[in-house]
Amino acid sequence: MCGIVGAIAGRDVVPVLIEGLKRLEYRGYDSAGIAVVVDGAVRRVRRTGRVSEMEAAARAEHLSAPLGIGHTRWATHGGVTEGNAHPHISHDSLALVHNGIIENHEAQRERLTKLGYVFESQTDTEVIAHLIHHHQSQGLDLLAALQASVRELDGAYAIAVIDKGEPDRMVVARMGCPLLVGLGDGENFVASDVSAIVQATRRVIFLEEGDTAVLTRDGVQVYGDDGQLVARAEHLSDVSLASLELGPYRHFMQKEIHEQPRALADTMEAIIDAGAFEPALFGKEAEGLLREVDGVQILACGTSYYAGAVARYWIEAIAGLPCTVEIASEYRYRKAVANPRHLIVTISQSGETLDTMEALKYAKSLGHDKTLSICNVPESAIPRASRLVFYTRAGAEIGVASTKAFTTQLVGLFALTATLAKLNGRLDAETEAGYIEALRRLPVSVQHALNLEPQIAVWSEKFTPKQHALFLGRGVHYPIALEGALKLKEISYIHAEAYPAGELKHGPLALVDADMPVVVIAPKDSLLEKVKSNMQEVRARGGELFVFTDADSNFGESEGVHVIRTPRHVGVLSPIVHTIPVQLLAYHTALARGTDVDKPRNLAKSVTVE
Ligand code: HGA
Repeated sequence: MCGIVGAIAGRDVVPVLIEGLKRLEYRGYDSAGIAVVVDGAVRRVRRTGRVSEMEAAARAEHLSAPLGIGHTRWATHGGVTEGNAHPHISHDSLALVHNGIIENHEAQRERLTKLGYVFESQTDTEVIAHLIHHHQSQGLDLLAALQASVRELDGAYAIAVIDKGEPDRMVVARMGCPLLVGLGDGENFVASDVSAIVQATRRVIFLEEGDTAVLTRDGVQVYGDDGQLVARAEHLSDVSLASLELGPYRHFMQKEIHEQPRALADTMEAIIDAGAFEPALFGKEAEGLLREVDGVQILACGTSYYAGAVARYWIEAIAGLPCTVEIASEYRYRKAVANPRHLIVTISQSGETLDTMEALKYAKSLGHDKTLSICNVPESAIPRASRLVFYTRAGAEIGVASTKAFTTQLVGLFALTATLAKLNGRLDAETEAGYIEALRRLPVSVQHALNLEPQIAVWSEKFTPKQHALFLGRGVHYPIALEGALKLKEISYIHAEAYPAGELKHGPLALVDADMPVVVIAPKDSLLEKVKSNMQEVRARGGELFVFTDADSNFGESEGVHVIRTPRHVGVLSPIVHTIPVQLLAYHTALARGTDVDKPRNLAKSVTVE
């Protein structure tokens, strides 16, 4: 999604803005721009396409200034054009960047047009620039004009504004979209994501909903939504620069796939150290809260939703609690029947996924007060709005297609399952010890699965020329088939669908012919014989099967049936191990098709708009 970076300093901030925008590239975007205040004027450079193109244009113009803002745009309102790219300018005096969506932009546009403002773009954002200018023209200074303007906006925004008339400050505002301030020495920064400014400072203040702030070279003042000065805590960010570098890998996605053994080990460290599933893993008040729970409602989007779908099998089978999983964007607009004894679990890599955040707010409004967030980004919005939290320790995930965030979410969800089972008296000491041991071995099993990469790369050649693919799984591995199909779609642009294998004959079998590769997740579990029958149905129609099964399952290759063996069956954690091959298959197929693996078309990383 869109990214914001801004800086006020005693030095030229253009290199800071460009580097920040490059570090935000992973979020996905379609155009980029910067604006600066220099020598009593606002100057701007915008380009569609890559930040590097905009950088070249800024160089050509010798842009250099001590105050500036930058933006990577992922269009929501108005096409991908240079004219719609941010920053937007009003009356050649103020420049503004914005993340989010202004829902009442049409009414505001009409009102401002009547006041004589001429719009140059189709964006919702431009209304904010003119609105602030309008309030300035009524005698307000930049901060007061921003505060008056945001009171008239409906929707979500993170905003940074500079004005040629006030060259010694920048003003910012936040509602519904993340924004943080970076504190430097004689210089200060603003960013939508800490990775954009980590090269300049690690000292950050996370702005809260409704906050506005003024940044000067020497200080930062934050105002709450009532306009009164507030103190916001300073944090030391632990995002490391190394986690944002590619190292020896060709793509961040490849790097992140290979980081999974480490990410899983880091995520489960506290569990392994305790040698037990303790409610304290989820926060101080977890024990009392989880004891009262008699069901679980999981809310998430995309890959995180599939993690929730795996957890549903675990929670019902192991903890004996009813569990439902719902796509957050559906739940939030449905007249749902609340059961306040159910635990609301939200899953979001970034902790800022707008639909998930809104679904959480909706659940609370229905009377749910038992809330738990599974999230990869400390201090982000969703965990802060939840009573309990489990932080995955996957490290920064840059590739748009989620990989290590998914498998570490599964560890968090498994820990929740086992903890609930224990509190319900359904986990004896021997089984608990067995689960801990299975977790301890998991990074090694995942490493074994990663070692299959050369074989999977060979398979990918068969997928490269295809237009469609089918993924099958059963039981707890059905969501892994869904995740495999999503990965292939996202990065190779091959149309892929996933079905529970037993559902094949109820419709999708009609699609099967020699041109339809069928990927089957077939671990050695109680459903293996059933899956084998479903595979016969495919073979009988000429479909070519690509089967991932465990080393110890009795499965042979035959005409039209290709088999890759993952490590020995790892029991209840098998879905985590079986995720690795489908990630690698998608990655190598995309590589062969020459797509932009880390930044697939039309997609963005943190989905902070509706
Ligand atoms: N609505 C604005 C900003 C979009 C955004 O935040 N995307 O992540 C626009 O379309 O320019």
